[in-house]
Amino acid sequence: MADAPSVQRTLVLVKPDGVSRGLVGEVLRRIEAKGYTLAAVELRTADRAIFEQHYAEHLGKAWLPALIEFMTSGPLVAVVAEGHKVIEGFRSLAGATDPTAAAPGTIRGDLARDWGTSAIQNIVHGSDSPESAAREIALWFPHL
Ligand code: IDP
Ligand code: MG
Repeated sequence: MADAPSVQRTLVLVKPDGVSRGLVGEVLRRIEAKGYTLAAVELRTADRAIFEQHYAEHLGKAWLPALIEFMTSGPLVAVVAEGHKVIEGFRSLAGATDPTAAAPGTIRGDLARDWGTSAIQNIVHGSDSPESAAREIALWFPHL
């Protein structure tokens, strides 16, 4: 039997590559077209400190400094999307981490590619579990 409907929230980031390429509207369009709603949307330039927390699970990875450099290189759009099963649903919309391998039809598969940079530029971030979503929403939108 399907789970009873309950409102879930996830943190989405339109990364600096998505903003600089003019894809904010396209990402928000796909979230809304899927049937999720927007609980918060904010353009901001984030600093290193927030990413040391946001990407705490990746501490020690060789590519983390390059990733933080990329994520702080320009404005991004922080979004809270809402709906039943939105955490899994947005990950499905986003597609695989590697944009070369990401399936056509997904945000990363349709809109991103490998540019040969040391951090993978793949347009969006989406929380990967209820625990990550709660932690990330508290970090980016402490007032929500
Ligand atoms: P996810 O964003 O699909 O959840 P994670 O494994 O959590 O992927 O990695 C976080 C982000 O770090 C990715 O979206 C990508 O931008 C970057 N990244 C992941 N793996 C690599 C790598 O091997 N080299 C460079 N950057 C990477
Ligand atoms: Mg992740």
